[in-house]
Amino acid sequence: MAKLYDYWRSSASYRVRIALGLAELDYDTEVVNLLEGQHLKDSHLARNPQGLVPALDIDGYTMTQSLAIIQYLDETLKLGLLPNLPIERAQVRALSYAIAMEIHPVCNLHVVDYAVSESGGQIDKEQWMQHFIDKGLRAYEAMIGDGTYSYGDTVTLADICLVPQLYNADRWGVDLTDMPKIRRARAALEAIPAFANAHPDKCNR
Ligand SMILES: N[C@@H](CCC(=O)N[C@@H](CS)C(=O)NCC(=O)O)C(=O)O
Repeated sequence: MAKLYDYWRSSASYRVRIALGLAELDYDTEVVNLLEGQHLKDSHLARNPQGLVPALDIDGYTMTQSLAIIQYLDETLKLGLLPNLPIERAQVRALSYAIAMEIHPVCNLHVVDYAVSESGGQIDKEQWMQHFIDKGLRAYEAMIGDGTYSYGDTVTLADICLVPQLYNADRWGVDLTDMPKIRRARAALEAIPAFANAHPDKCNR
């Protein structure tokens, strides 16, 4: 059985929980509590030398990096998270990376905490989060089309990145009023059981 090393509020873990749900795969969970520093203990560093969650034990391997894990699940279990045409695959990846490689890294807690502490308190954590999430989501709004989801009418890797990022947007008080396409996609996605069941409030252990 697969095993997810998970933290409820981690958006990268949330992505993998969604993908595991879409795959309808049974899996065990081991909590790696970031607030207690469990991600920096030797036992977790042995799985992920980066000291980050998630990690996934599957098929005899321990995998790290949420997008790599999700694409592995997509390829091995045929989830259809990327379209067939190379140009369309590139477009979905661009949307996914706009969140996972632009917004998410600068809003990671260890990055923000470092910026706040090095600035001697000049940088305000909430303002930092609002600034980068708002900027990134406005760009995402401009990148997506008028389909049901982020890319047309099929759930893709981009949607798996979007929903956890929106959870963070709510957490930090980012106003989504000017982002109608994102709000439309969100409403449709949150109605899908794999997305609903992966929500942090359902996974807070
Ligand atoms: N690119 C990585 C990012 C993983 C990541 O940043 N995880 C965060 C939680 S969302 C973490 O473990 N943070 C620990 C820390 O900030 O010290 C992935 O997608 O898996």
